[in-house]
Amino acid sequence: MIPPGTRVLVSMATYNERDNLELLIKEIHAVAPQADVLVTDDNSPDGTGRLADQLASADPRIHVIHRAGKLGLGTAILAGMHFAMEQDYDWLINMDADFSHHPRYLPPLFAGMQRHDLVIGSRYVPGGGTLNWPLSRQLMSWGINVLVRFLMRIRARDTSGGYRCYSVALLRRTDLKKLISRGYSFQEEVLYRCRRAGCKIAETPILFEDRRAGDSKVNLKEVTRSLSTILLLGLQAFFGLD
Ligand SMILES: Nc1nc2c(ncn2[C@@H]2O[C@H](COP(=O)(O)OP(=O)(O)OP(=O)(O)O)[C@@H](O)[C@H]2O)c(=O)[nH]1
Ligand SMILES: [Mg+2]
Repeated sequence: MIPPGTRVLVSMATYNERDNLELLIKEIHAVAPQADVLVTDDNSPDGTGRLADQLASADPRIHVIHRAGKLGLGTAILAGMHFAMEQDYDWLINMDADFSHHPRYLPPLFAGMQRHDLVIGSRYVPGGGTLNWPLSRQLMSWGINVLVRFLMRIRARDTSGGYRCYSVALLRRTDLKKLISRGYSFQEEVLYRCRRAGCKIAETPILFEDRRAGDSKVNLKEVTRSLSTILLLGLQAFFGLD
């Protein structure tokens, strides 16, 4: 599954994920015992960061980045990418820390990496999907994907999902300095930058389930900000202005 000698980092951003974190890391290590785990926590009021420190002190495979406050999902993922490059990992998995991205899909993500440098855990290829999403959320996600695929000329079907495996070599040649997203639009933007760097993308189906514990961090302000950023970046990309 993971070729011998391949160093894998599983990175997750956390904000108030205390009730998910320990079991999630356990399940990741049940599937991929050789993988290291990085938790990037934004000083979660529920003590997720402290729990992550406790877990890290008992297991050398676990690492923690603490940030002073809630600085956004996008910049947290970026911090994980820089960590992976600095520490010379070969593959970087990014996933949510609420069980919507289940560790059972790690093996197919790894398998796709034999021939590609970016594999997306995709809700929109046969076998994938979302569970219990209201029609409004399905429509919004569908609309964003149509827009991004068209404007940014990205072939992948799921351009907004955050469950991905990146080759760290791809990240090194991607112009990450150009990224402007701080929040959820990071997913589309980084995919665009990876495409510009020239990459082979594959998708493997995932079923996106509701978070197990805790509350969603998505709010109207974040949705509006992400949508406007995507629109701006999409138009820039379409007209070749970047
Ligand atoms: N460090 C950090 N993590 C964040 C921030 N915002 C969200 N996250 C984490 O990013 C992941 C995705 O956030 P969610 O709130 O689950 O967003 P979502 O999965 O799109 O929405 P739901 O389906 O409602 O859960 C989770 O692991 C969050 O804890 C942030 O500002 N900083
Ligand atoms: Mg979630």
